[in-house]
Amino acid sequence: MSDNKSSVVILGKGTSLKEAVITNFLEKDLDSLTNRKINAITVYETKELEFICTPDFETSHSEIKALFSDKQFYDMHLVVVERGLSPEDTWALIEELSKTTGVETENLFVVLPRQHQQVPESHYPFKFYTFDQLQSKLSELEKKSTASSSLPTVEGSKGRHPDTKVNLVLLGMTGTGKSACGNTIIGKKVFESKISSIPVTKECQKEEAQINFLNVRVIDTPDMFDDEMEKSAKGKHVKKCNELCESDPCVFVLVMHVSRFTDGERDILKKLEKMFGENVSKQTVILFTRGNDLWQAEISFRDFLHDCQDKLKEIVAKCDNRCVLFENSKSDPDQVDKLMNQVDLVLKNKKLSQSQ
Ligand SMILES: Nc1nc2c(ncn2[C@@H]2O[C@H](COP(=O)(O)OP(=O)(O)O)[C@@H](O)[C@H]2O)c(=O)[nH]1
Ligand SMILES: [Mg+2]
Repeated sequence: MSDNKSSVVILGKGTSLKEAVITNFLEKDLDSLTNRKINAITVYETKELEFICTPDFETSHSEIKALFSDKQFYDMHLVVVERGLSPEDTWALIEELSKTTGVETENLFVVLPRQHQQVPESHYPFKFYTFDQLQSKLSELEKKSTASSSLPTVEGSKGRHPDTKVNLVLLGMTGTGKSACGNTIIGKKVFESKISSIPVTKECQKEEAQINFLNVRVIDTPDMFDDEMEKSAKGKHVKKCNELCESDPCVFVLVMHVSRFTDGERDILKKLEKMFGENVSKQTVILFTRGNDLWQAEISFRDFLHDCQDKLKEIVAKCDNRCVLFENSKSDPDQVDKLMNQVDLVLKNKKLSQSQ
């Protein structure tokens, strides 16, 4: 909502529980904070944070929907639940909130009452914070805001300068859908994408578009993980990618087929490190294609990630769980927004590590 501050949205039922989240953390009375009202939403501000207290979910669906409809990104989404609500009912609420807001269920965190301490992560089907975890996450967010407000430019989704550029380098094996993803991101058919037993994309290709005020340069690549490709050819493509990225920040988008994890992909991060350096996973977002395969099998993205092969889990964990799901046969802009959200995280982390 406002520049430079980190935003925490608090969802769920009842006002007092939401307010308690804020007062417990700040150890201050709400009356001492600046606040503003947008219809039934109240925003409480500190120097570094803003807490967006939403009205009752059950009675204010449309207002909550509107809060998320203008492509705003928030830094944390908390859900308060009434005492005694069963885990099943809480999970149902999370799923409903996810549907209404478009926020993935894994980004909605239930605030557990103070007496729940040291609950193992697998205890509930939903993500949650214990009281202590929430305090430390909010402190982290506060520190992040302080650090990023002292930076000369902010590359997050808020306060972006229209000149900000980012390179998205699409990498992955043949047929995973790199070129199709490039077309989805750019919003038109600029990369050749088709079924073929031989690789269709043979050279790196660069295309540009403006997405949410960010100038995005998408670089489509041939399959550089192909063991049959000569070393010199690989070297040539890596050099070309680096040249096309120019001096702007670069985020690698590792494209994988959601229902096919091949032997060649087991050590894909190692191969990537050899090409672009050992810190490459810090700059990588994993993009799974063919989301329809999951929806048809009625498997949620969260369950897919939870139940996938250990080797794939390792890859995901190494990229700090930055994953998105695309269905390239749909022109749904939400999937691009979700990708850009993850890209923002990489850029923010990069800025932070540079500023330390
Ligand atoms: N159904 C479906 N097909 C896809 C998706 N992504 C890619 N494809 C298809 O997969 C084939 C290979 O895609 P392509 O973009 O050429 O893969 P690349 O070799 O990685 O560049 C094409 O026929 C695409 O239409 C997706 O999300 N859903
Ligand atoms: Mg291609």
